[in-house]
Amino acid sequence: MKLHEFARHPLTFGPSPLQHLARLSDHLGGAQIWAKREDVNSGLAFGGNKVRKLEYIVPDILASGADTIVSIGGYQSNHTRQVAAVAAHLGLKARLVQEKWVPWDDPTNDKVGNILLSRMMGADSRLDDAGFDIGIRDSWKQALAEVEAGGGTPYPIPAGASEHPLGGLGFANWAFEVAEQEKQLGVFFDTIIVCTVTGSTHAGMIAGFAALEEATGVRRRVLGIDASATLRKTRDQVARIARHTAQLIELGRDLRDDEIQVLEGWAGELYGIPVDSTMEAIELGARLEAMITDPVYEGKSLAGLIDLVGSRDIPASSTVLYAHLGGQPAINAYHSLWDPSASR
Ligand code: 1AC
Repeated sequence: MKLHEFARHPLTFGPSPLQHLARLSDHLGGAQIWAKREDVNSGLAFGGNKVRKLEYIVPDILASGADTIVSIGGYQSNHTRQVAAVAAHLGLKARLVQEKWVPWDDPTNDKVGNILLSRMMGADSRLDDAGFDIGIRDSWKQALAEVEAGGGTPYPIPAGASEHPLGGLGFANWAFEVAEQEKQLGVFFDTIIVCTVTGSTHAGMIAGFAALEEATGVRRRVLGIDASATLRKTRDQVARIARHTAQLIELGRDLRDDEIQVLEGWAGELYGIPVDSTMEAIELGARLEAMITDPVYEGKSLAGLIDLVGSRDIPASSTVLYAHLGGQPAINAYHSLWDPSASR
């Protein structure tokens, strides 16, 4: 296993904190629930899961001699905000394609939250009318060509850094970080819950925990909760990136099908649109733990966790780790959900 041989440019504070969610665990009356807080992992513009992926991509950016990082996401993309942050931190430019991934008609949707922060950090953030798709987009290829035509040297990072060849490494390493923290705290997380859309966070974890299993013989479940509402595409992408990352780190075996689990049931009909279970989960997390989750990603994975604990699919004897990937800046665009004068 050669994960430690890849260059890593530190952008995080160090290991992200683990937090026992005692009140949520008591409320659900089943498994013990902990959170690993990627939302407080970095000083770069509120951090989040993409910073960890970018730690492994930055050495390649710097070696390439690029002056402009070109990336893509929705209007409220957390990924593009973190790309803008890393570009500012490195003294590079960021050109961001912000597609209309979510039919959320609030007039602030293309102005507040993530997109506001990206603009504040100097990114050239441009809106595009195209709808949601986790694949490689023409608008992004065009932005790359435009930077080149303007005399710049672009560095391409696809949505969520997921299709980037090194995009899974950050969360493969996360698995080893978890194992270290387990030793320090004397706990063992038999189940990991993670939100999955473009897939490389989940895929990296799958490869990392598989490597850990090879080293220790201990198995655990890594359950991805789909928030894309395009389940087949996300499943295929998670499997492909997990296998690619496993090869990259020289896992030494193929991944088993039972290691690649993307669960459906909490995404609703559309990416980015919360459903009742999302709202209940967000409010439970906020009111019992002051843990803020968003309607696009973490509210949906928290809803999955709550149901799986409640139904005992995750048994009461389990200790579960909820990967909190960040994403809170987007809540500004969803202010109407808690506007007392608006009906829901
Ligand atoms: C979809 C990659 C994604 C984002 O924030 O843009 N998580």
